Amino acid sequence: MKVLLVNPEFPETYWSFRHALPFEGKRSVFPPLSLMTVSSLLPKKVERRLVDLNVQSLKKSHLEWADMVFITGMLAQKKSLHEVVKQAIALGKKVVLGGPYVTSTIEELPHADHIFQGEAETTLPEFFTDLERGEAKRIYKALERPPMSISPTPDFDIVDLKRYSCMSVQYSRGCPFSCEFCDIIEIYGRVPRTKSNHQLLTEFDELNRRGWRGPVFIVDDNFIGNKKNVRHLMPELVDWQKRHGHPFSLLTEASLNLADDDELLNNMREAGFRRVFLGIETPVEESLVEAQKPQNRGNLLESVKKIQSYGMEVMGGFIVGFDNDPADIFERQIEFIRESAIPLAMVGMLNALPDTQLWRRLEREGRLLGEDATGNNTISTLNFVTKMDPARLIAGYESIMKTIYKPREYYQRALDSLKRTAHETKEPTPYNLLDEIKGFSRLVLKLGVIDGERKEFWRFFIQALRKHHDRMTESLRLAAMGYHFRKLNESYDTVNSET
Ligand code: B12
Ligand code: SF4
Repeated sequence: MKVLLVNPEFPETYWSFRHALPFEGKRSVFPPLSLMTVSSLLPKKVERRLVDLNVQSLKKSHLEWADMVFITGMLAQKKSLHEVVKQAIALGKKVVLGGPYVTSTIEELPHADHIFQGEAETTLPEFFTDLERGEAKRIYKALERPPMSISPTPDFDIVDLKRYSCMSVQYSRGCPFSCEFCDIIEIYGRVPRTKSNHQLLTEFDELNRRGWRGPVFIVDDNFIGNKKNVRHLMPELVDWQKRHGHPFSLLTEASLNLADDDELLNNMREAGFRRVFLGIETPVEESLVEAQKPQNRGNLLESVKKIQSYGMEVMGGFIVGFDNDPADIFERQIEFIRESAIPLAMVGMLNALPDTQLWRRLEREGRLLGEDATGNNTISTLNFVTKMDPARLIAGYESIMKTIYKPREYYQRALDSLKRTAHETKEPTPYNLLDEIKGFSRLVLKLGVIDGERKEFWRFFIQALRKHHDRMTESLRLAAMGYHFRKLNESYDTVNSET
């Protein structure tokens, strides 16, 4: 049997980094870990190929080769997913779907022969047994969430690592908290399950053996969700990095209570964690209470500063549109983002994702607008009746975006962040000298010559060179990211003025 694994295309969002990637000569940041894991779950005798529409196009010959087409996707990929389904069906192929979109959607499920809801570690082997017996079902849904101990090492050979700028591995799934808007806990549960130290380090070995150097994203919902296991992991992770000469710079997602744990922070620094994404959401206490986010307690600015003092650049998620947001929420968010020195601030408008506590509350209150959530909370769309006048909310949201990604504001935060995140060792990168020279030339040509904001770029460049000359790769990466966000905002402006 021949299986074609397809990762549909992502639209342009904050996380696509589409305007920053060309500087590195890449088309996508992360390889599709879901399909790499699914590939490892397929029976050995199955022939397999993977097409990631974010780095290559889907050809008719790809589909013709296959007996079955396995497609993954999150909500944000649904347009492309539907197109691939249509093409595969037109060629008479069996279509199998899985991933967060088909797991959490309440829309009518796409036409497909087999649909996997939830994690596939137990259901996929069951499917192949059923298939052999001629008894395969349409829907597969695991009765219980599988332990991570049975999650296989992803198939790193099915993708061309060189096409991506960052590798991903997963240590845990789920999060112990209960934020009202969150769909993670509905999909992956509130009891964080982890892989064993051996499993994770085997994945590190595999990447190292294939010569990967540079960033590795531990794509957990909350890396410190299961603190007991993480504490047990950290010394081994530190040791692995030391023994292998620190080939990877690590990034992950965590809850803000990371700031309460000095030992863990220290271990993270030693293990080479350089970036962490935190769900900060809002500086307004009443809105945090509404969001059921007690873990974001105390002085949030101090917490961010403390994490930065361990050499980690903080990336932050922020939300406007809570019922309790005061009239000056927009100014308060801008002020917070400025003072926290968070260059990459992902600000979104509250969106009710299907099957979340928020969705259920708004449904009870009769406030859902019947619009599907787009899966992208960074475009100016609302899918429920807000307490604040919607026009004011959208205008306020856009004012935040315009302010924080103005070159001068952004570059200042980048410089502040560099200052707060001092570290002693050089960050590993996947590039050789020639790549670095090429990337540098492309960036300087675009930001320092062609771009209308070139004065601000040179101002930043000179200050970075003066104060952080040993961290120029990092500084230029930040400049590229700032350019991505600015361009994205401009494109949203066009979309919004057209609609
Ligand atoms: C890493 C990550 C990203 C990365 C990388 C994405 C990528 N290229 O793969 C980045 C940072 C780019 C990202 C971005 C976004 N993300 Co994201 N992301 C994740 C995260 C944390 C891990 C994904 C992962 O690799 N998991 C590991 C794999 C092994 O797990 P899995 O995907 O669930 O796959 C298992 C099963 O689902 C199943 N399966 C999956 N596919 C298939 C297919 C078949 C055929 C079968 C049989 C089975 C199967 O088998 C696998 C093994 O059990 C998840 C949360 C999570 N826990 O998964 C959110 C998550 C997927 N992201 C989410 C969202 C909303 C986004 C954004 C839209 C955010 C934004 N506002 O911009 C963007 C959009 C992407 C873009 N580029 O524009 C949501 C999706 C919600 C939904 N219902 O669709 C999630 C669930 C988290 C959340 N609530 O915020 N994301
Ligand atoms: S801390 Fe993050 S992952 Fe955990 S419930 Fe809250 S939003 Fe979801």
